[in-house]
Amino acid sequence: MAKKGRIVESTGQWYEVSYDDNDGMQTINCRLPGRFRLKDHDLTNPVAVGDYVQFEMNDDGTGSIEEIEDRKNYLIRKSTHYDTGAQILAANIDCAFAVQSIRKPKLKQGFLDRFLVTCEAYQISAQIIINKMDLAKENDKEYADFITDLYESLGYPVLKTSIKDEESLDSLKNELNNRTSVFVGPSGVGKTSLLNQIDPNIDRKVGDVSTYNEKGVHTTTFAKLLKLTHGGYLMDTPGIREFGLVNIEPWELSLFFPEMLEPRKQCKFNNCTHSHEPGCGVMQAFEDGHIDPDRYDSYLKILDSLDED
Ligand SMILES: Nc1nc2c(ncn2[C@@H]2O[C@H](COP(=O)(O)OP(=O)(O)OP(=O)(O)O)[C@@H](O)[C@H]2O)c(=O)[nH]1
Ligand SMILES: [Mg+2]
Ligand SMILES: [Zn+2]
Repeated sequence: MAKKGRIVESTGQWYEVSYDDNDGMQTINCRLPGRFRLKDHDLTNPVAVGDYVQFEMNDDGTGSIEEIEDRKNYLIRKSTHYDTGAQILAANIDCAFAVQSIRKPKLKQGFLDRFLVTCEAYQISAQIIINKMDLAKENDKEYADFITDLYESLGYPVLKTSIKDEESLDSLKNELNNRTSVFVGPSGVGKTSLLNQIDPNIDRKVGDVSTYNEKGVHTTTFAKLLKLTHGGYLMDTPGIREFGLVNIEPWELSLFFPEMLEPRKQCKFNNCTHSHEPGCGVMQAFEDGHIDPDRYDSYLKILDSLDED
């Protein structure tokens, strides 16, 4: 008889599935029959970490995935600019955290904006973490405050953290309680370090201090869904440099910028892309100072990148 479980790690070859064995939680290594791979050509991974699956147990102690249950939601991205395939980073999540550091490496607002657009488009609740605040100089602190005010005004909670600051870790712990969350961000920002700090029972490998300098070096190689001692699940993912958008049309992009929702109603043309058209409500709102220049700049850059597809 098939059992129900949840994918906690995937190496491409094997899928680690956690399931309830009546005596408690167990894990089993499962394979995925080839027929699943053929189903969705555009996806580089037909099964994602966080997926609920039905599996059969084999005599040799491994399992075989029989069915993938419908996803409540998922976080998806194009791996690189030129890549046609899309990768599901995480499935069935309650909250996605964009993790950035204030220094080493520097916070990238473009990454945040692309990530947030995807969360809006795929209906995932999103938050922002600015880590390594212990490294912040005075102007970095001002910048972190600016980013916090800006994104909180748009409806995205922002947490400033440091692995050396207990209070900030407690606030983070509270946010992670009793739900499934995922950490997404560039390599070296401290995703795994934060996870290790908030749960003493977790001890995952973290990067050397200099790791962030070496382009392409990732300490975490596979995403893993971890059960937190104080309740909840947290997915640690490998660092990503770019957050490529999937299946978003130019005409709908402004729907995923909360500050553009009202102004876009004033546009003269209903297929307005808010980039050059006369009578544009969004451009007017920008000129009147109601839309942050960096956010509008991100909007234009993303719009440009969508046109290239
Ligand atoms: N000063 C300072 N260093 C930190 C902080 N958080 C993490 N680091 C350091 O940053 C480096 C990278 O940390 P990791 O946790 O491996 O980063 P990651 O985001 O998991 O990186 P990938 O797994 O490659 O995606 C390590 O040397 C950590 O010790 C922090 O709050 N302050
Ligand atoms: Mg890591
Ligand atoms: Zn417009």
